[in-house]
This record gives sequence, C-alpha cells and structure tokens, in this order.
Amino acid sequence: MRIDILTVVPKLLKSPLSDSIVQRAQDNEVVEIHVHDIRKWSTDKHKKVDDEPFGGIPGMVMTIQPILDAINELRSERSYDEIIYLTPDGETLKQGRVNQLSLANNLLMVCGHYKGIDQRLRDHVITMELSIGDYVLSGGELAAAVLTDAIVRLLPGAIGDEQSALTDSFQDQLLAPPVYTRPANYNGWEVPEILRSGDHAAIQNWMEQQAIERTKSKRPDLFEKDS
Ligand code: 6GU
Repeated sequence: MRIDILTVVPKLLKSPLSDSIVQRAQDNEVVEIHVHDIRKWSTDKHKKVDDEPFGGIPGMVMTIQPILDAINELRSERSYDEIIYLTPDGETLKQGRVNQLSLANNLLMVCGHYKGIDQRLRDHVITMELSIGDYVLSGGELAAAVLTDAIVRLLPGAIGDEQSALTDSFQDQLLAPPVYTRPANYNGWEVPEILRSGDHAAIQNWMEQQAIERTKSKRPDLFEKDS
C-alpha cells in the first residue's frame, strides 16, 4: 500500500509515523508513506495557502489552488482508491471502515487546518470525509496519523502473530478480554485460575465470555450498532 498525506504541518505527522508498528511496516516495505507540505505547490509569492472566508466570518480558509495542484500531480502518477478529507463533520471512523480501507492500493489524505478547506474541493475532488470522534482538533494531522496507524497495523506483515490483529477489540464487534502476564501472584493479586489450567478449549470459552461481559458493561451500544 501507498499512503500520501497533504498537510501544512508535516512535522505533526513525522513522529507518530516514525516509530513502532508503522515504522516497522515501512522498513519492511509493507507500506510507503509520503507526507507532503501543501506550501510546495502554492503559486503565491509568499507561499500562502489560506485566505479570508467569503461572507465576513472570522478565521481563515485553505485555498483551492495549492491543494488541487498537489492532488492533480499525485493522481497523474497513480490512481487513488480514495481521496480522504479529515474533518470533524465527516463520517465517524469505525473499525469496519478501517478494515475496508486496508484493502486499498493507494490512499490520499488531505489534512485541513484553520477553518478547513474551500467547500468546492470537497464537492469536486474529495471522495470520502472522515472524523475520528466528536471533539475538535486543531487540524486533521493527528486524525490522519490515527487513521494511518489503524490501517497499517492490519496490512499483511505489519504485525507478528504474537499480536494478531484478529484478537483486537472491535474486530468481532466485541471489546477484547482482559490479559495477564507473570507473575501469577503479585502480592496477593491472582491471575484467574482458568488461564493457568492449560485447557485451551476452556480458556477460549472463558475469553469469549469475558469479551461479551466486558462489552455489555462498558459498551452496550456495540451490540446494537454495526462497526
Ligand atoms: Cl478529522 N479533524 C479535526 N480538525 N478535528 C477532528 C477530527 C478531524 N476528528 C475529530 N475531531
């Protein structure tokens, strides 16, 4: 997979994508991630990328020219499965959407800043709009990092068997069961006996029951909605 990200603050994306599983996936050529500074495409002599909104409202809006030129250059080189705009008024991201996007070959993400991008870009070139939750971030960058991380960890070869993505919370509409490690008794805090029984069928059954109980008590809404 290849992921291109357009932003006016490339530095905000560097660190979250340069460690852990996402970095290892890049090292192993499971994914190529390219972060581009939108300013590079600005034809303005001061490299401006924003302007005042029509209608006399406060704030600044990202202009069409640099973003559209960037998108056109990138899509002349390859075709994108989706051109995703990260915005608080987009569809709320859920695991099902992440799973679907993990099957793409090329994704292009556009991070808005200030009051966002000119609506005409959303009307004519953006193919999907995603939010990561009902709260407002300063820009789409951290949301793009969240989306990228969620996608990349699903790619074949990104994570080892020891942390299989199939046992994650949400992957089967359930939260993950509790986990324990050594020592079995820490100052009187005991690991559940069943996990030490060696009875794999019983352990599997216990974990499923725990997942169901946990979901019922923490997130009953998950039983009603799809992901
Ligand atoms: Cl995608 N962008 C911004 N600016 N804020 C958000 C968001 C995105 N998702 C939740 N809050």
